[in-house]
Order: sequence, then C-alpha cells, then structure tokens
Amino acid sequence: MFIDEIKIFARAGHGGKGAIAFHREAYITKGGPSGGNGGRGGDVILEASHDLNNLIGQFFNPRLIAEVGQGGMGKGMDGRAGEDLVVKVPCGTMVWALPKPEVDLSEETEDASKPKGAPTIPSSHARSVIRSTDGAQAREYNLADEEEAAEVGSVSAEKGELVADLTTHGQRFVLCKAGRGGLGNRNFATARHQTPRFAQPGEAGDEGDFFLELRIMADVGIVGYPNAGKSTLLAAISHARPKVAAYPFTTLHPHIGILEYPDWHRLTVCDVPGIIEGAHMNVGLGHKFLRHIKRCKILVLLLDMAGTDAREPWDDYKQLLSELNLYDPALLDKPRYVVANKMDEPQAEANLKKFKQKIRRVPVLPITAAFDEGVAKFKQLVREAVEEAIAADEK
Ligand SMILES: Nc1nc2c(ncn2[C@@H]2O[C@H](COP(=O)(O)OP(=O)(O)OP(=O)(O)O)[C@@H](O)[C@H]2O)c(=O)[nH]1
Ligand SMILES: [Mg+2]
Repeated sequence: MFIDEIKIFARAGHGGKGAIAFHREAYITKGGPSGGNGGRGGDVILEASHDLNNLIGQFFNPRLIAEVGQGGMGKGMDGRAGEDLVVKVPCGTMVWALPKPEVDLSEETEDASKPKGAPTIPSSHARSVIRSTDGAQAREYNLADEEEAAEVGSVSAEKGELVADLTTHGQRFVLCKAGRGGLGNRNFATARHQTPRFAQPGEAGDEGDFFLELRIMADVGIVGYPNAGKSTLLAAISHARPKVAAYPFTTLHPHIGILEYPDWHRLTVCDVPGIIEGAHMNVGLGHKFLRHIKRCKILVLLLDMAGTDAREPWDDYKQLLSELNLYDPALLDKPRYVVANKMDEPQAEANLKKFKQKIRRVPVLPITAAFDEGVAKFKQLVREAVEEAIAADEK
C-alpha cells in the first residue's frame, strides 16, 4: 500500500501539576511547603527520514499522542518530564495544519441535549480522510482541488496552512509543543504567607489535526503514456523492480529507483503511473500523482516510438505536454528530455524519423529499454542534465 496523503491528529503532553505538600520530620515542627514542580510534557516531533518512502506508518497510527509530564511530589521532588514523541516521515513530507473545529454558539441554545461548549466538527473533519494512489481509491480525488503554492505559510481551503516542508534527512519539526509543568507550593512561600495551600496546574500541550502530504524528492521524473515502458526503463537502470506488464496502468503508484555510477555518484529516479488524454479530468488514474514529479530536477518524457495500439508518438508527446501544463504550468519550465522507446520494433525507425522532423529543437534519445540498448547513454544523459539543472538553479 502506498499512502501519500493522510490526515492525523497530534497532541503534545500535558504538563504535570505542581504538588501541595509540607515538610514532615521528627523534631521539625512547621517544616514549610515542600511541593515539587510538575514535569514538562513531551513534544510531538516529525523527523524527515530518507529510509521511508511513503506515509504508511501514519496510516496505521494516525493519532500521535506524546507522554504527559509527571506531577510534582512531596519532599520537594519534581515530576519527570514526558518523553518527546519523535515520528519519522519520508523526506518530502509537507505538513498542513487543518483549521480548528468551529464552536457553533447558535446551536448550543437550541440543542439542550448537547453538552455546553462541545465543538461542532465540520463533516470534512469528522472522519479521517485517507487517500492513496492505490487502485480504486485514486479515483476519489476531488476534481475541484487546485494545486497550491508550496511555500510554508501558504493557505489552502482544503488543507489549511502549510506549516512545514520536511525535505532533508534529519530535519525536525515540532508539530505540537508540550505544556509546561505547574509550580509546586514551595515556590509560593513568602515571608508573609508561609504555608501556601495551592500550587499551579500543568499547562495543556498543543493539539490539532494535520494533513500530511508527500511529494517525493527525486532527481529525475519519468512520465509517459501507459505501456510506454517507463517501469521497464526504471528496472533497466536501477535495482528497482516495478511491475512490468503489457496492459495500461500497471503502475499504480510512484516507484523510486537509484541510479548508480561507477564513481559512486547516485541519482534518484521516479517512475509514476501513466498519463493519458483527459487525466486532468480524472481519466485513467487522474493526474494527482504528478505532485511527485514536482520536485524533480529534470523530466524525461518517454514515448512508445513503435506506436503500439495505433498511437502516434507525436500525438502522445503533445498530449503529455498538454496534461503536464494543465496540472501545473511550472512543470514545463523544468528541463525535459525526450526518450524514444521500443526501437526494436519494425515501425519504430520510420516513426522516429517522422517525429524528429516535427521536433527539431529538443534532442531525442532512442532506446530499447527491454533489451538494455541505449540505457548506458540514457544514464549518462540524465547525469549531465541533472548537473546542468543544479548549476542553473544555483545561478
Ligand atoms: N518491444 C519492446 N517492448 C517493450 C520495451 N519496453 C517495454 N516494453 C513492453 O511494453 C509493455 C509495457 O511496459 P511497462 O514498463 O509496464 O510500461 P509502463 O510505461 O510502466 O506502463 P504503465 O505502468 O501501465 O504506465 C511491457 O509488455 C513491456 O515488456 C521495448 O524496449 N521494446
Ligand atoms: Mg509502469
């Protein structure tokens, strides 16, 4: 199961309460207040990790509750602090803070059976919204969804405010801050009030609903029509073993492969499901999974040059660009490379010639992914392309 969107609830630990106690010891009368302080609660912390590739951990454990602080004790003993809850999420996880449930005061007076002050939870928050790019669930995507700007602080009507973008391994974000422990009564003794019979309660920890969204961090994104051979290519260039089959939509969620070079250089490549005409209207698997190539440095447009199923490579190319543009025009600003696959098929050569006449400025690399032909050249091309893209970014 591949989970790239999940709603979670998080609550940091409540601070322990301060103790009310008085020193008792033989031969010491009126020993004075000795209530210790409560311990601090534990924070809920998200930590980006490159060992994970999806949000499956949060699917099975959507409630992140940190430990509470221990209360203060007599004899001046302070309570132990609650332990922080550190939850690992994959690199590329964006954290959206969902709006707090509204309290509808008008309903309170009408509905006497309801306890006072009970929050009215909008239906959208009432249950955990779990979406994945797996199978039929992918069709649940809301067509009205717009793609939001991905800068921390930006607000989306559906997902709330973007509070963090965890992109590098080890990066941490305090999702909910713990409450402080209360002070024990020994803190309140003064010359005029030597026996305070009160202490502070602990503070409540932060809590809230959050929406985690994964946008995979890969260097290269391979996009193309279904059956173009994207997964075959990924398998040829890396140790990844995505399913390859002669029917469309074999790949249902993104796969990552690591490209290794003799000098230990490494690149990550992302193979996403196939895109077809009308993907922006949710045809096929839709186009939501394209979020995973948003962070790629370069795009590889893989075309089936054999024109299987009477398709025209030029039409596929145009359609792909159009769908990418409809999803997010910024995708077309990325450096893109056209790779012509299935060159072993008889009609491929003629198709390639025709295709090259139409597309003059963009270089086309012919390969046969199934038989590893042109694959070494492909590896070299993407390496140079990624280095160029990084250099251009730094300028
Ligand atoms: N003749 C030939 N067939 C190929 C080549 N590359 C892939 N194929 C075949 O094309 C079919 C589809 O390959 P996949 O790698 O599953 O295609 P895909 O683009 O990942 O398809 P989806 O996951 O459905 O989007 C399979 O039957 C492959 O064996 C090639 O270079 N030559
Ligand atoms: Mg595939």
